[in-house]
Amino acid sequence: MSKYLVTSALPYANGPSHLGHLAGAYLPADIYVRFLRMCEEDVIYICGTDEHGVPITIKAEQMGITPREAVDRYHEIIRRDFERFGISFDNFSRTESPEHYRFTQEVFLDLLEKGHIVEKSMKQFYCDKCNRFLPDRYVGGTCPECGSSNARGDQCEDCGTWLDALDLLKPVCEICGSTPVPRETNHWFLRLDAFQEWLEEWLGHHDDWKNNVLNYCKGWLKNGLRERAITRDLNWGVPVPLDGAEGKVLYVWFEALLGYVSSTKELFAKRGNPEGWKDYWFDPETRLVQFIGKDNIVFHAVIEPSVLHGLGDFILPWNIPANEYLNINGKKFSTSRGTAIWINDYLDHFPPDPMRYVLAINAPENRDTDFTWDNFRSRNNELADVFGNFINRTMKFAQKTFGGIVPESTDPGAPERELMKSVAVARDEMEELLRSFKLKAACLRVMDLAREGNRYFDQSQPWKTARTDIDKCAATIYCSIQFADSLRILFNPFIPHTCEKIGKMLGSSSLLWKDAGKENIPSGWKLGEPEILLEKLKEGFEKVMRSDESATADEGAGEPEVKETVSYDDFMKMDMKVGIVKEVHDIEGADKLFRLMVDMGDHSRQLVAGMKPFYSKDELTNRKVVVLMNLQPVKIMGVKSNGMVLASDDGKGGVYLLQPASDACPGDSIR
Ligand code: B3M
Ligand code: ZN
Repeated sequence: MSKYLVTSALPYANGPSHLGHLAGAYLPADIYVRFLRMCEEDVIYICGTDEHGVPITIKAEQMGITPREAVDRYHEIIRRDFERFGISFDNFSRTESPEHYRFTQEVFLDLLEKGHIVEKSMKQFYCDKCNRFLPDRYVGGTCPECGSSNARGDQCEDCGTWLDALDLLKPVCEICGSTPVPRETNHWFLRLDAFQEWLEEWLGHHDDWKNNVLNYCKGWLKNGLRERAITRDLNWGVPVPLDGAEGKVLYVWFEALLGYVSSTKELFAKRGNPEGWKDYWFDPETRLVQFIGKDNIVFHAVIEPSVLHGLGDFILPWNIPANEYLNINGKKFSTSRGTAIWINDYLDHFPPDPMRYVLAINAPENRDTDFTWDNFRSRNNELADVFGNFINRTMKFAQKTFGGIVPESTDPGAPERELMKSVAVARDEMEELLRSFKLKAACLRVMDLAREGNRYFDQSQPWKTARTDIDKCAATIYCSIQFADSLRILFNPFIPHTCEKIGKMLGSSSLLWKDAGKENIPSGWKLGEPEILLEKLKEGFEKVMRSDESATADEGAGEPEVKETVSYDDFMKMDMKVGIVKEVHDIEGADKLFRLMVDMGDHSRQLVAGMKPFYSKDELTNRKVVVLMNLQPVKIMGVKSNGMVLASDDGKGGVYLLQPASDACPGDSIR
């Protein structure tokens, strides 16, 4: 047994998460961690939001709120989305935590004392018009490496080069658009140059890492490492803990990387064992595995090891399985270009597992991959047709022919023995693949195994033997049930929600990898009710995701139909707010109405809405809605309705709830 400390990159708390994030750093880590837990390894899975730096201050400025408000909001949104998607962190912290402040300041002082950090005067871009220094992304310009105009003061969006703002060609102030000028300022520098030789040697021991990681590192080392400023002139972040350093904070990357440690500390504090984190971070046997996207490689493979090595006792990354990008319809996921698919939009309409499966089987492990809804649909349908179908036909058959009781297998033949042997083979192959981060191949492998199950079922023809040779039929169904349970185990890291349902149906709960291939469900066992696990999707299914529908203006000729004009003041009398539906109840005798309990942020409201013909309870639960708050309360079918849920009506029987944007929170007002 080994000890694992698995991390996913800390997402910036500057917006909700989209599929691109998931596919790169979170889903692969979650699959890996779930697998390790099933192998009874000692594993903790650590993450949290990255709440400092220019990405946060820019977003807060755009939204007209304080950075603190922005990170509070997005921390919660990101945390909830990951939870709904089944990302099974052991701890999800935040870099605004007091523990993180304390720890990162201590580290700074320690490195300073050890001589790894030095204070120097440097030139930084300053905007005379805005009267401020322009750290990192506050400067835009042309990349000196690739010529792209999408470069920012910290990194080029297109080629990924890690830049110094002063190297940018045609620099502009991102706030006001004017040309900034270099100005002298004092900062603290991490002496990366002093770690060059050590890094070369250390990386030399890791030639088993992914090529993308090794190649990036070789590139930087070849160019020679320079001292890097690890402080900034900003008023948001962890303050530099020195007298005379007012207005200076630690550079976000310097402290965010330490967030992995402070999140571990928080985890053990919560567990009542505040020193427990040291058993991981100070034990050279711990395998630190860090899942990231490729744009984060330099920070994890160069800066973080230098800092940890400089500190002394800490472990260094054991592997950094960095992923390439997931694109959408051939383009990069981009919030600003509106090409992102938000996790919460997806989850408002569909269950997590089909997406987990599709992102795993199309994982951007070695090259960028493309996400399309067509491909999603065909993969989803494949999962339903192959895996869902095998479970379903087995359960139904057991129900119909054996009354839902696992039959006795008195005479298993060669096909049965071979089928169970094929599980053991797949299990061991998958284990090797998963341990070496080839999650996509492991996912393909378990799908192949499910296909073997269907072949076995077809060839055994239990529908015939049920009439001609009931013992043979019993052997087939007994074996199919054991096989179904093994599939449940081997699919579990990928689609845990579905596998849990199967576990309930089979009455089997083992989540031990080694139990795949065994006969876990005894004859005479009463099976649960079969239920449909995975729904097939029709073309155009994704249109229900409202954010995907582009509202097309009605260009028909003639006078548009508009109701009588109201004044602005009249309109402003309406008090509309964002809410989240928490409970959905039937109303006796009403076939169109639901009684809803809606969380409005600071209170909860009861509403009666005519949504039953259009939405299921599941679709409504946890859905964001717009509520007209100050409509005169009425009683409908004896139930009090305190407001109204707003929806659009196409006049042809289509009614669609208005969908607040993914960033909106309960209590936000509509204007
Ligand atoms: N927040 C970058 C990102 O969200 C950055 C990762 C930090 S890991 C310590 O893509
Ligand atoms: Zn400016």
